[in-house]
Amino acid sequence: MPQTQKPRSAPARAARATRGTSTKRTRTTAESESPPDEQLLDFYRRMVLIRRFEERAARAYTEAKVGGYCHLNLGEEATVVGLMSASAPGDYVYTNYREHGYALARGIAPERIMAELYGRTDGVSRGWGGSMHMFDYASRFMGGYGIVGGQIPLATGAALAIDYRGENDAVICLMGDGTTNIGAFHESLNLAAIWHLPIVYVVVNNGLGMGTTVEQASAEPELHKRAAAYRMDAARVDGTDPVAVHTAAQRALASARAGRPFLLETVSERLKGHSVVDPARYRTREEAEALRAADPVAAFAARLLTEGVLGEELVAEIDAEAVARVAEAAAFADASPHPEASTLFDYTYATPVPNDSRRLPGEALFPAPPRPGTPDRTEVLA
Ligand SMILES: Cc1ncc(C[n+]2csc(CCOP(=O)(O)OP(=O)(O)O)c2C)c(N)n1
Ligand SMILES: [Mg+2]
Repeated sequence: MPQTQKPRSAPARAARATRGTSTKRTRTTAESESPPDEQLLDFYRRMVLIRRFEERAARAYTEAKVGGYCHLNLGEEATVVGLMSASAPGDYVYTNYREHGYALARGIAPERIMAELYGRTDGVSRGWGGSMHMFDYASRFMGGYGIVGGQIPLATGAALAIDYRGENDAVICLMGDGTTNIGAFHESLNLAAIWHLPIVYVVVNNGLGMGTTVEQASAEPELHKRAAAYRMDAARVDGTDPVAVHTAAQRALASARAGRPFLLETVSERLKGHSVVDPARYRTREEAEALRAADPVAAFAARLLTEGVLGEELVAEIDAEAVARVAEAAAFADASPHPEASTLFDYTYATPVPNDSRRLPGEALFPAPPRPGTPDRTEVLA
């Protein structure tokens, strides 16, 4: 990324992104105008599909169908659906390891996502990526990163590329609350602000980085306020309300496209542990019960029932559809072949390294060229 040079179209963006407005901070809450019934139903269907998919993924993990790490979006369905429904097909999405829901909401077939979890060749990343590393350029789903904050500079670079080319797409860069303490977060926001890049940084604040609370880890726990350091527009929104998230994301994306990058904080809770193997013992029984009682999928169903958008029969129908769709995905994944072991190093950047277990720490990987006047070390060792 150039350090001193401005992107080609930066002046145009700069003209639109006046300093006066860049200090303004909007607050977006559930005040949003209600979308048509059809769209509300679509939000609900997508949320239920994510819920059922994640439950099935957790089950598949206990059946040893899924290996490695596995982090679920349980409790974040409204956030996922609200955000992805506001994005355009040409927008780029970068996220962390908690990604299945985003892949689904971006339109990738459940079969391909489940097959990736199972490590099979029909998976999104042909079985090489697993839960944390899904990548699908066709839907501009750019991964899937296991290093906390690793996606942020890449997403910022993609926004720079869009700007160079003068395109109208935008980038959505997702991250957790814990990620806002990583250096790359601050470096990236700074560059995005001075270069007026078309990017929305979304902090999915679920209150915890593994088991550490936001208050324990962040000197400014109202995370959207961190944007002030870069004179970036920001908002905090209820992440359990898909309509509020959708509206806030639309505004944030419009701002980004106009050359004013945006920081959107969504507030929700994850219903289970950090990953499927975390029993979340740091939560009291009362806390766990309160979480279940505030389940955003159930809450949205209740709201749509009250508003007359949903009836009990339709609730059952949508649920049955989702369960069946996910069962099909699991059957598809089960039937998909494993990748050939010989392909393990395809698409890796690293050059082959001899796996020499006899080598001791500190010893050179390859024999050093003999220096004049000294005995060859490899000969001495031999
Ligand atoms: C650079 C780095 N440090 C530490 C870890 C270990 N780690 C994995 S997830 C995580 C917590 C991140 O929390 P948050 O950003 O809030 O995301 P959440 O899991 O809550 O969605 C940590 C510390 C890592 N993967 N990468
Ligand atoms: Mg978190």
